[in-house]
Amino acid sequence: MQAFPNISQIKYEGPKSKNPLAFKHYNADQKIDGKTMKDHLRFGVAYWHTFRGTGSDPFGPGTAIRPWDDGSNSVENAQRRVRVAFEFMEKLGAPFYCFHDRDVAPEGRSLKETNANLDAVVKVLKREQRRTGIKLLWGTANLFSNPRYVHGASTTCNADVFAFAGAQVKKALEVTKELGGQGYVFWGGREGYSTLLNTNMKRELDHLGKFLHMAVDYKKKIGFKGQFYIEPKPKEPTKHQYDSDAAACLNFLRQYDLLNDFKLNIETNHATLAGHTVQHDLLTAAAAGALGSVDANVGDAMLGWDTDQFPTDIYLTAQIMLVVLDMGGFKTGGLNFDAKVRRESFEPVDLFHAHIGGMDAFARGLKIAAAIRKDGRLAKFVQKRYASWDTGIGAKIEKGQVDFRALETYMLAKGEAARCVSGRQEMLENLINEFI
Ligand code: XLS
Ligand code: NI
Ligand code: NI
Repeated sequence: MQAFPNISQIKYEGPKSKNPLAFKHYNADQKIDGKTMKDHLRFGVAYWHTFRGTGSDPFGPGTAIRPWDDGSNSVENAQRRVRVAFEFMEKLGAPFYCFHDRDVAPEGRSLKETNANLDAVVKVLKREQRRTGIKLLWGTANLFSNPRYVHGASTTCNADVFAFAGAQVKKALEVTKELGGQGYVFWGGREGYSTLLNTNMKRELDHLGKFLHMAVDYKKKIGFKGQFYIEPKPKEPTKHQYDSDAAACLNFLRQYDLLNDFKLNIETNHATLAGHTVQHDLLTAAAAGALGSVDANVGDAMLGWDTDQFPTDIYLTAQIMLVVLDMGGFKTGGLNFDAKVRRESFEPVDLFHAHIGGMDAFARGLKIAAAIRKDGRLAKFVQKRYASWDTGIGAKIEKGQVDFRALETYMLAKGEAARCVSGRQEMLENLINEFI
């Protein structure tokens, strides 16, 4: 039985195609700068949104029609869902997926029963991965839905809850390793606070540091080779999340001596919630050598929460791909569509439209970014803008050869600094538009 009987393999038909179930730009095997689009973009499907999202919101229940899902919490239903997920990803041509432990398998009455449920589903995931060649980009643990995590997981005031979270992550790491996951994400679910009146921030942060060290130790112990990532987000569900943006995460990792073991997974809509552009957070991570992966989505410019929409804006995807290409491409990471169809888009076919649109938008972004780099004017402009650092006093400062006294001697002799030249923002914006 197929879940999408009327949909066959999504093919590349080129920019002139009017077929909504075809790629206009994503041509998996087409090479850009010597590498296939598939290898550049490393698309992942987010299990939680695409196979567990119901379209519910605070004002009403789910609307999504998912004929294969009986709505129960049974292991059989979860296993059937896995087969549907792989049919979907195979037809879409997505090379990767990402999941939380609780997306794929139901919780039982005890940790033991829950772990057994997970094992039963992981068996099917493994079989389907082998059958299709689709790989796990990263795994993660849901440390935020169950009411036990009401005060947080590793930053909870309740030591037993910390212990439960540790046990849960231990199992999630084992399962991610078992499935050949290329990475593992820590998104700080409820690691934050609603009010400082009841919060010992220092103690909570120390506990988070301890927790992550335990994860690093266990990773080494079981020989899991995947990359660890932290995913910044400033708010939602808590008023203030400790991992609020790339800079806060890097500072935390440095303070707790974890920087060598983690990179960042940057999500567009999280960066914008933090009051940044996504390029800002990508570049902040990249500058620290810590840009690992991307949760590809977008927010709504008029709404102030994590709307997790599929990215369709090629201006945005081009800017993201410029950073990715500049850093030499993804290694273990990729573009995971942490995005959901709108509540009003409740038919199964909408899942295809959404992902096709996102993949096409990033394929265009990739082509645009590669063209901008090949053209070279943008990079050359930036390089020239800093030319005063390449020779003379600038080069000496960069090499650490001068102190304040030397700077004074230099300026007293010169009398006044060389004139600054225009930043040419508008010209550069026009230049970018040549390629869009
Ligand atoms: C929530 C996060 C979450 C992480 C994985 O806002 O984006 O989905 O990506 O736990
Ligand atoms: Ni995310
Ligand atoms: Ni998110």
